[in-house]
Amino acid sequence: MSAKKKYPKDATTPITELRNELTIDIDVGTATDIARTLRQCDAQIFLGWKDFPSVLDENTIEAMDKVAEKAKEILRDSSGDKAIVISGCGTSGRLAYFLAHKFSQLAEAQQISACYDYLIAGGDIALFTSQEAPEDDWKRGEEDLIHLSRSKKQVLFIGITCGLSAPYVAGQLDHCMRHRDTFIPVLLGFNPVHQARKNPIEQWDKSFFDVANALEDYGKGIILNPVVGPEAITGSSRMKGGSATKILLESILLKAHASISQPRSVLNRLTEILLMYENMYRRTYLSCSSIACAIELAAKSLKSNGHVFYIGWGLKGFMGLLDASECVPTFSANFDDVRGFIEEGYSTLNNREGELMLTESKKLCISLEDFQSNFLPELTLHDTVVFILPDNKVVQEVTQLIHLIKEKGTQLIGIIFQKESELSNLFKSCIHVEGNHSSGCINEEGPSTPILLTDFLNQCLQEISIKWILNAISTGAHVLKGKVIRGLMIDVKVSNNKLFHRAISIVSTFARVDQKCALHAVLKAIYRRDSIDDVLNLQISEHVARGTVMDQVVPVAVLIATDKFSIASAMEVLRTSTVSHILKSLGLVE
Ligand code: F1P
Repeated sequence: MSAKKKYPKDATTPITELRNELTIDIDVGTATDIARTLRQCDAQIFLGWKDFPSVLDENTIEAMDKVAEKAKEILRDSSGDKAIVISGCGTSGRLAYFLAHKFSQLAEAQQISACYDYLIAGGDIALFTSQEAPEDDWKRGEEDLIHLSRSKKQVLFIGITCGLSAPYVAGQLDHCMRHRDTFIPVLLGFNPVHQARKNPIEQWDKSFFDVANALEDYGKGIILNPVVGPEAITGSSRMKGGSATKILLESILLKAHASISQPRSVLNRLTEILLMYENMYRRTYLSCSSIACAIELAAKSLKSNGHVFYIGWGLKGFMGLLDASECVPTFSANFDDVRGFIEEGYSTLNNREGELMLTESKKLCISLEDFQSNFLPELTLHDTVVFILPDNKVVQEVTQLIHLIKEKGTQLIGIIFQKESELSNLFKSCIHVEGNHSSGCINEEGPSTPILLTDFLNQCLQEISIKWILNAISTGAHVLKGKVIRGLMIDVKVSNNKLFHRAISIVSTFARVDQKCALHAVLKAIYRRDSIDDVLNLQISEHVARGTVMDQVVPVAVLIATDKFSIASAMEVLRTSTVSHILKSLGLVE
């Protein structure tokens, strides 16, 4: 028997940027294969990857406990000059908002005078659209934190960056360490510290690695970095990274809240909470075949230039907005290809900047009401609408809407958590997840205990289930559309420093060339010319600014790097064929 190859502990490529061996063939399978592969890949959140600590691991739980203890101290204080600030970029920033918002509501309901707040690189517009470049701005990160915490005497700062990479968060952690009396810094990510990003950060003398190392030695900070394994689509940290972020922070904060109001509750035991998430993971993927059916419908829509719309009621509808926003940078999807809508839009979300504009004259529509007035009339049989169904309260309203959509011939998918729902039969595909409602999450202190926290946890569990399902639908549909080859995003937008380097590595892999050659090909594709000598010395941020607005940078770059195409011929051939077909015909992909 051959010995299992050990992963070298000192390997330099971050685990979050590695290809996952489970998903190398994800692009050659059926929708069912995709759903099952994602199920295996998500299992690594709980089971772990290689011999690194997982989410369900003593080391992790110990670190989580420390954060929960700090959170409890802040929550207990009613002076109003303490706060818990959660921050991040992209999906991590969206989750920062979501958690701060939800836990503020919970605190209010528990009559705890907690102060939660959030920061997201690029501001509130980044909650719904991809704004990748601000992620590279360490200074802005620091300024945003200074501004937000100006009147606070003590701040528990939780900086999320799945890859241990975002300069925006690095600037904030560094600030925390320079203001020891005010801040308790926590870093949440999914790589070992030695793999934190070493690339220079523009206009700074520190790298993320420097900051993470300093935090390790700092004494007053906490690093929470279990390994959840490489993403199903290489580098797509919206998937496992996002799910693990939600699971870890919700568990920590739930414990902190429970320890104040229900000290004997099961919610004081992190292991028990984490096991409930694991249970929900299993229950969700029990619906593998209906998830596969939904993937097929969504893929059919995207392939015929139709759309996939998610609509939801209450806060869990935010999962739709979260999923939709990352399709643009990950797959170079158009903004309207996958969209999320939520009942009462901005009022439900209560985000800091309120209603947002997409352009100077066009509002960013996110409400169910916007969907009904602007999108519903235009629906066709090429579109798919996914209902994230609410509880029974609004059955009549939902039924009416379903009928209106059905009249258009549009495909309908439902995600349902109730045991029995009269709505199930109205959908072409219904993903039925039987929740933990009564089994896993017991209100163990008897009838006199308020059920607030258990209800809250059940919401959290439903949301993570929705996240897994929607991630599977949008990822699976884009895989079937040809946007992934051998586990790599073949059309990733080159919209920040991290993605610029990822693009180079994708080009190098497919064209089988070294990094320098791949870099030149990426630059040629960004500037759309065969000679790039004059741009070689520009800052990466300048390439990114240009790359963000260009289409098909990576496909064009891959073809040029094979040395068989010029810019013009690469663009010409991509007009009628896909990069996948071309690479196959060149024998570069099996
Ligand atoms: C932040 C992020 C991701 C997004 C994309 C670009 O990553 O915006 O959410 O999917 O990969 O980066 P991180 O800082 O959490 O690693």
